[in-house]
Amino acid sequence: MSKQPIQSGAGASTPALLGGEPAFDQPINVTRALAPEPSQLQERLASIHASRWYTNDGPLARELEQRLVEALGVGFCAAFCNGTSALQAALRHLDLSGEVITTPFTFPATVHAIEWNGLTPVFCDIDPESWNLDPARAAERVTSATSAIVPVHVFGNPCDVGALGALAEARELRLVYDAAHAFGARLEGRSLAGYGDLSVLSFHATKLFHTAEGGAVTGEDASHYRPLHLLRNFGIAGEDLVQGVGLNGKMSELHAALGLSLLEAAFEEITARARLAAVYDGLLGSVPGLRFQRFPETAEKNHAYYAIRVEAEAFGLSRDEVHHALRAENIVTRRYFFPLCSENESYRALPSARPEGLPEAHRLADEVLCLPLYGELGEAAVARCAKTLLGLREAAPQLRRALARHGDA
Ligand code: T4K
Repeated sequence: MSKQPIQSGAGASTPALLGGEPAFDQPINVTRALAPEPSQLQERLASIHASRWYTNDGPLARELEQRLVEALGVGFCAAFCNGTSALQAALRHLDLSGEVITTPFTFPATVHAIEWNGLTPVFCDIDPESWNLDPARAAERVTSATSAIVPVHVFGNPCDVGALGALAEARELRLVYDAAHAFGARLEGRSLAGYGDLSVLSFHATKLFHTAEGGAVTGEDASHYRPLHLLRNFGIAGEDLVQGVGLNGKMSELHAALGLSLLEAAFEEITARARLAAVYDGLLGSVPGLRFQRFPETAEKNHAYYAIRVEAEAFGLSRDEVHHALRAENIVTRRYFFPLCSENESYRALPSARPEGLPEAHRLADEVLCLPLYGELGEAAVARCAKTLLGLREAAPQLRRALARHGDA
């Protein structure tokens, strides 16, 4: 994959933007979807072929739900065709009204799901250490119109579930966790898929565990399953009975087949990524100008992402300069989540979207960078990514001039 053997000294080679050889001869993406053992998938596809049963609550979708209940240790799991429709259905099911407090530091789907339900998103600033919704600031945003809070376990880092739970209880608000990044992550031994009234997972191909497209609503209270099932099935309760306004949010048998064939591998992937994250930590952990998300001590990480903050002054290059310089090395990083959702045309007129109310989120969105992390990448390639980044730091002044000439960052 890489052109030359890994060099031992950080920054031993000239950055590609300054005329050196790129660190990799092929692009290394931020992630690479987990692939199933072909025979496992083929067997399940053959069963679909034999039965001709492709969707509508099929046996494989049901089996996947059951396997996820067991693997995550939750009370129920309702599978959906993607995480966004699972979020939409979860919010609809709770019969919310008025305002919903959420974070601007998330993927647009979180906020869109609120808006699609005819609710008003209220942006609230994040905690600068965890990068998650700040419960104290959330408390200040509660009004008589607030009906729910939708925090996000950003990059699989548990939210302050104690404080958010207490706030929701005290103000009689619903609590729906966007747990799109949180498959396999645990807090105090408990899966993040079991917190709040409901939690929502994404099984998109970019996620650690995936079904190509897919998602689920999970939680402890299994009485939620039936209404969520109705919501994902047009509200159809029987041959001649439509109960309410549903959507088509069903997971197909093909997607479930993929998920069933990847479930064990996803847990092995967490172990593989932990080893790779340790390589990054060892090389980058104490570099001036780089900072990291703080996880609670009782968290078991899923290593869904490897995110850093680049502090321009101390590092010598801004996040965007690093992003562009790494791209020239064929290291494709992602600026999740830049720009903030509150900057989106559809939301920026909201009073809560004003940048002065969201200083921590803005700072983070300008500094965050997700580095490549997936099991197949291997330790040598991860070390090369990290050392290439360190090499950029050493050549920062020259790189800055070169980037300014290109007008790139
Ligand atoms: N809430 C949160 C907090 C979320 O982050 C998301 C989704 C949702 C809700 C909604 O869940 P879903 O409705 O999507 O289930 C990706 C994903 O499309 C999106 O699911 C995800 N969050 C978001 C953080 O990232 P992009 O635009 O970055 O994906 P893309 O196509 O650039 O892919 C990134 C890298 O992944 C590629 O460079 C290579 C690799 N890849 C990608 C695909 C599509 C593969 O290896 N195989 C693939 O099939 O959005």
